Amino acid sequence: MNDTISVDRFESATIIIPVMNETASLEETIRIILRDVKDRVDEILIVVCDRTTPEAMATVERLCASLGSMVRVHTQILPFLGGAVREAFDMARGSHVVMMASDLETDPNTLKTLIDNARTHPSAIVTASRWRVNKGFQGYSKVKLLCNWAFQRFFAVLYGVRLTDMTFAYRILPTKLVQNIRWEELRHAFLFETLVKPLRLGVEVIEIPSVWKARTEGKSQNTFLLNFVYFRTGLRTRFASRKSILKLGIQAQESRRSI
Ligand SMILES: Nc1nc2c(ncn2[C@@H]2O[C@H](COP(=O)(O)OP(=O)(O)O)[C@@H](O)[C@H]2O)c(=O)[nH]1
Ligand SMILES: [Mg+2]
Repeated sequence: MNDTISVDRFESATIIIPVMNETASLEETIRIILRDVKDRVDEILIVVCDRTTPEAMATVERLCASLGSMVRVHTQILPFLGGAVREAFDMARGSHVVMMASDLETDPNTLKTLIDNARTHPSAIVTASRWRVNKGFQGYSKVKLLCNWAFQRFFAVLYGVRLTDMTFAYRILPTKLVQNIRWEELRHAFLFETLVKPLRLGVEVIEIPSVWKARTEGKSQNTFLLNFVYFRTGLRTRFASRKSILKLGIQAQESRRSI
């Protein structure tokens, strides 16, 4: 891997939490973060938008009032989930960023293991896998489970990796890496893009087990048809040049180095 995207050590994590319609789940997520990894967290960056419900906004405001500078709130300009996380990537101050949800589908109890692995592998992406644990999908239909398995196998073979879960958007990544990649997707396929573009750049990806449990509060913003966009992202990136994946400034640095 080129040193423009390698990282010497883990210093602190910026935890990115997009919020749409979560209240109790958001509070529980933050309670566990503070309980387990407070000393490793630089800040919790909550991203909201104009569609975030008034109840969720009130919860965010309460959290800000009680936690002070530990929580930063950003109102996104780009649309959708990808837009929210892309803007948070650019704002991150920690050496690493954590991608997770506020609906408890990304089990906050796994966060400590994610961060511990990032400390020993600072240049790698550490990502959660629902296929590395017994009953990793709770409240997921049988048909979706079969499609998910086939999708994972197809892209693991296509990318020549042993990964079992490339679409579970619960991971920790080096900030320098995410800030140097040219992101394209705005909707949920962005979550897959955050794994395949680094893979194409030769970044190491480590999986740890975690359970996904269907949310009990609010509703998902994903739709069945949006899942097909994942194929476009995965196929296009597999054959993209490294140059097209990196931002322009980084390409210039790389070519200066090779002169
Ligand atoms: N700020 C923001 N948050 C979003 C948006 N779409 C989804 N989220 C949040 O991102 C997380 C994951 O989204 P979700 O709709 O549950 O997707 P799914 O788990 O893939 O079905 C949840 O915590 C949502 O509230 C968005 O457009 N803006
Ligand atoms: Mg969800």
